[in-house]
Amino acid sequence: MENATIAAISTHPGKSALGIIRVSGKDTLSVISKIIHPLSGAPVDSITPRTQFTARLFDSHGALIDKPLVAVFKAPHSYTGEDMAEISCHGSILILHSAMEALCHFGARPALPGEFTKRAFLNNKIDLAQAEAVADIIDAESKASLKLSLSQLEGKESGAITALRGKILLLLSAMELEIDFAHEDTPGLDPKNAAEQISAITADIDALIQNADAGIMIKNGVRCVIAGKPNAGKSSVMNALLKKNRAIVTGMPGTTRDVIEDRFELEGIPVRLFDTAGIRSAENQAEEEGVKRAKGALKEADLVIFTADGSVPLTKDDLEIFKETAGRPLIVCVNKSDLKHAVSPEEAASFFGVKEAIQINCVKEGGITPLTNALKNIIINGRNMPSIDGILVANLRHRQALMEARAALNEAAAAAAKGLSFEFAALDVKRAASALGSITGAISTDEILDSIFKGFCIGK
Ligand SMILES: Nc1nc2c(ncn2[C@@H]2O[C@H](COP(=O)(O)OP(=O)(O)OP(=O)(O)O)[C@@H](O)[C@H]2O)c(=O)[nH]1
Ligand SMILES: [Mg+2]
Repeated sequence: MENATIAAISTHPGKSALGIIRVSGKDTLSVISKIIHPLSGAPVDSITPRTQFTARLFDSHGALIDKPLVAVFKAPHSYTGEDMAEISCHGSILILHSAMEALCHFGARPALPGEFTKRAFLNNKIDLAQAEAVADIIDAESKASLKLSLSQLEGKESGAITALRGKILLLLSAMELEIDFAHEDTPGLDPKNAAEQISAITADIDALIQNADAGIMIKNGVRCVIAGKPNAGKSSVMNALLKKNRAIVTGMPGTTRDVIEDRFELEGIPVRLFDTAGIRSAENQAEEEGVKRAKGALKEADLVIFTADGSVPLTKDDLEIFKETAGRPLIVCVNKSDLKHAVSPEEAASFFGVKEAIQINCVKEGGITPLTNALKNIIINGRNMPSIDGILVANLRHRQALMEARAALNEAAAAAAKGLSFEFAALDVKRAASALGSITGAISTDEILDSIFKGFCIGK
């Protein structure tokens, strides 16, 4: 591992009460002692680690720039497992940048995104799933996703994965023993017993995969796109769901041009709502781009709220737009139920060829309730939402690795069932162990690490 001493501003750039600089690496104490002078007069390296002290902070030319609170941490008892310092300055960009410049002048280098956490992983302070949880905690936008990420940081998921991998490795060593001593007269692993063990492990992996979709949805939010003809009331639906005037509403068709995003929580599940331009043949360039973006948003939707104006007859334009939603889970809304109906929900359902359409309006108290209920039905009830207090995989990379492990175990089971020598099954079992090992980082490559940590913020 590269052992340069790194430094970064860990707080949000901008004016604030405090701004924190972190330093990590074997030269931390000697680098910071060039610019940090404790008020007590004691040398920095004589101060008890993990206690805070007030100091004077100087820039690289020796000019006083602040009076921060400082704490030093000695390896291995620090976040990264290396010598570290946290300098809590006043939150002025000028102070923070001057301090960073001075630290780099005296031998540190600016940290890369996530480099502190990467070092924590490489120094075995946390495993890879826990390192990913750190980024997820920072990104969490709902209480549910924060709870999931915290449980991942606590090591709940890692514990389950490590236990499963332990079972796989035990099976692998029994198979290898059998291969090595196949002709000896000792009772060992028989194919039936191997098959039973594989199926028990596969069942546990399946349970994790089954709940992973829900976990990922809780973490990332459900992408819910509102689509329909111009003037159908899409922006009004958005505002009603958000309970605020987020999008502009006018009686003029073609009001919304850009995709407008906002979010709300449905029983703790984050819903990311996207209002789109009414799809029609555009009258100008801006609208044309809006329609293109609306179609793009539809392609990435987890769920579509298709909105039709119930006060006017449905037309082939409604149908054309409806076709753009193909393959997506969908709620068909017949809007403006407070006005004289031109279309009943039953007529709309048969017109679009769906089981059911719901009637809503955005102007009367409770007019949007049928839509909220339909959303709850699809997002929460329709999925048998698992408890977030249990072990819930909420990471696409982990889900992928679990699926790889399951596929490998299925092949091992097939080889065992055919009565083939354990040599064949053992290779698959080994692949399954590697796949699970990639989740916690027991097995990792530079490529995996780079792709994970480049998504972190600087200073974390
Ligand atoms: N009476 C009644 N009017 C509604 C309702 N929903 C929307 N409207 C009106 O319908 C018109 C269009 O509403 P918008 O929400 O802007 O429609 P839109 O689908 O976003 O339109 P574009 O952005 O142009 O595609 C406005 O005058 C709204 O006040 C409703 O439930 N009842
Ligand atoms: Mg609109």
